[in-house]
This record gives sequence, C-alpha cells and structure tokens, in this order.
Amino acid sequence: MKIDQLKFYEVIDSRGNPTIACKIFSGKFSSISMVPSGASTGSKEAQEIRDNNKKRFLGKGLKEVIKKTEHQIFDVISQKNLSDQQEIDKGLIELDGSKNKSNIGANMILATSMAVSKLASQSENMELFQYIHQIAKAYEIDCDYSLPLPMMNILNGGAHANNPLEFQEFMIQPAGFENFDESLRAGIEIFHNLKKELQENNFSTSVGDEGGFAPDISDTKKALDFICSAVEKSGYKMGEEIFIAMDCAASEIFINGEYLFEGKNHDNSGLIQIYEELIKRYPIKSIEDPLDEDDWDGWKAITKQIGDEVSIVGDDLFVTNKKILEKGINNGSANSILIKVNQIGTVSETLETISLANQNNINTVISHRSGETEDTFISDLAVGIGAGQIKTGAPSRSDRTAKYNRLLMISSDNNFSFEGMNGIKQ
Ligand code: 2PG
Ligand code: MG
Repeated sequence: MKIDQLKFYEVIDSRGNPTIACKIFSGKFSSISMVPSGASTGSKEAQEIRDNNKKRFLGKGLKEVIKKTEHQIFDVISQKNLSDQQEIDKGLIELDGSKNKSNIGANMILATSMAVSKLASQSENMELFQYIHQIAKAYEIDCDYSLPLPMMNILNGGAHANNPLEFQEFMIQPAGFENFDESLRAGIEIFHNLKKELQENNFSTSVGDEGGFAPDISDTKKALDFICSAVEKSGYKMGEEIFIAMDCAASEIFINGEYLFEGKNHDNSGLIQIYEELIKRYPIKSIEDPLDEDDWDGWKAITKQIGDEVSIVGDDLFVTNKKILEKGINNGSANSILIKVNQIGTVSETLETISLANQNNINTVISHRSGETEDTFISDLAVGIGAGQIKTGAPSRSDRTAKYNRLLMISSDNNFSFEGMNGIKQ
C-alpha cells in the first residue's frame, strides 16, 4: 500500500509550545502522530527545528518549517511501501542528509515516522503494539509482550520546576504488585497521600512539567522523606513493594567542571559518595544521569561501584543513539538506557538502539519528554518490545495520564505479564 496524502499541523504541547502533528492517509485509513520536546536535552540529540521568527510563539513557531518541508517529505514517503518502515525512515534520513537531522528537523522526521507505523498497523488490522512487535523482529528484538513497571515522577525539581531542588525527578516504582493495574493504583494512592503530606506541612501542591508536585524544598533528603511518609500513609511497604528512582539530570548541575549540589561544589567522586549515602538511607533502585554527559570516567566509576545494586540509566549520556551506546558498552558506563524516540528521530533507529541494548543486557526504560502531547505511541512501544519499565510522569495532567490510560486498556484487553522488579536485570 502507498501513502496517498500527508499533512502537517502546527499544534500545541503540554508547555504551550508549538509542536508538529502529522496526518497521513492511505486508502480508507488515516493516522495522526504528535512529537514531544525536552527541556533538559542532551547535547548530542537529534535536533528539532523551528521557524525562529520572533513575531510568533517567541520564535518557536513551525508554520514556515512545515511550508518548506511538507512537499519534500511527501515526495519521499509516497514512493515507498507503507509497510516498509525501514525504507521509509532511510528515505527520510537521506533527505535530511545531516548527522543530527538538523536540515529537515528531527521533529518533522519523527512525526512522519510514527504516523507511518500507526497507519501501517491499521492497514494490517493490528494494534500498534502488535505492529511494533512484528517490525522489531527485523532488529532481532524477539520478546514477549509485557506491561512495563511504571516509574512515576511524583516530585519535580531541576529544569522541570521553579523550586531549588537540584535533582530533576523523584520517582516511585510500585514493583511489588501482581499486575500493572495494581502497581499503577498504588502509585496513584501514594501521589494523593503525598499531596496531603505537603499540604499539612504548608508546602505548595502545584505541579511541575511532568505532573509531580513542585514544593519549595531545597533539601534532597527532605524531598525523599516526604515520599517515604506518603508511602507509609498509603499502607505500602517501602523497600518491599515500593522503590525509589531518581533522575539527577547531572549535566544541568555541572558548572565549570564541578557539580554544584546543595550549595557546595563536588568532583565526580564526591558526587558518587553522595549517591552512595542516599542509597544506604533510602530504597533507591535506579539513578538516571548521575553524572554529566561527557564525564565518561565518572560513569564508569559509578557503574562499577553501585551498578550491582542500582540501575544506572544513561539518558543525556546515550541520547538513544546506537553509536554512543556502543561506546558506553565498551567503556562499562551504565547498565540501563533511557529510550526517547525524539532523541534519535525515527522508529527504525529507536529499534536499532533497543536491539543493541538487549544484546548487551542493558535494561531499556521507555520515556516521555517533559514537553508532551496526547500521543500515546510510547505506551505501545513499551509493550511491543517488552521493555521492563516506562517513565511517563505523575498520574496528573492529561499528557501523562494518556500514556497510563493506554496501558490500562492494553492491560485489560490482553493477558500480558507484568514482572515488576523482576523485569529489571542488575
Ligand atoms: C528526562 C526527561 C523526561 P526532558 O530528562 O529524562 O523526564 O526530561 O524531556 O526535559 O529531557
Ligand atoms: Mg533524564
């Protein structure tokens, strides 16, 4: 089947910034996709492009980008077979011709690539997660479907909140439950009890970009203590049923060669020592971006020191890029990778990176961006490739709950396994 028609739209993301929606048609079928956008981005990510016309949306508009590239993209994809995702993505990469998709724009390319997967799944009368599961086989990703362990960012700091907390995300992993629904329910109850705890202590309960609370707290331990008491109040056992995950987004606190944390400068070993103290005191099972994206020695050291107990997750470090992941594998940096489709820009390249991670026992965490839309592609991706974990914010704001709701429906319609913490190799 061929793609008959394509249209791009300038729409709005969860932060009120313009983003791209792509609608494509083939015969009686049509599909829509929308792309997310990050705030704490890795420097080697594929580049989204914008109009840079300060008269509209403070330069973030996309009308001119659409006008310039819509025809070029249609010319490429209309010549290909709809079911050949790899060929279509290859055509888009060639059309762009740059190393980081900065000519056509990773936002334009990804919108097209995801819309193609969605349309192809419809034309083959499959659910999107089934279609992804099928095309993943070409990348030697041969797995069972599974429901991922949610990593719920219930307390926000860093670049996602207007508070002094240095670390960006304080997440809970409700792992000790039989199925996805119960795990999510526990996380939601903890979210509500955290709200009460904060209210009782006269802290604001307004939320940050990913739906978690953003109280005016500057002390990391105090933030973690609030989470612990919310877990206790909810009647769950910390360290048995509920674990903690953090995204430190440390590139954001790496200033002039040192890490600025809670008013003091630290070198990488000083910061690693802080992490070691935190994991002794709290049941932290996952630390994302504990060090700067170029601090390869630090990454190697932390993985050696605590990688047996804790998932060390590369986000800004790997930017979902196969070549950089390869370097990390050779260097012994990290034991887990965050997968964000817009960091690399096509569905095919995302699957290539996941495949390399699987072959090397690197855990995959499928992730949203801090700027999101109602698109739920990542929920299907997580189920289709049997990723152990998904990170998609707090159970608040529709851009986040859309992903959880899609997973709840997949869970209800199918008898897929949920392995909780067992899905994660250490
Ligand atoms: C991250 C993400 C998503 P952003 O750092 O992991 O939580 O944030 O999209 O701002 O990069
Ligand atoms: Mg991150």
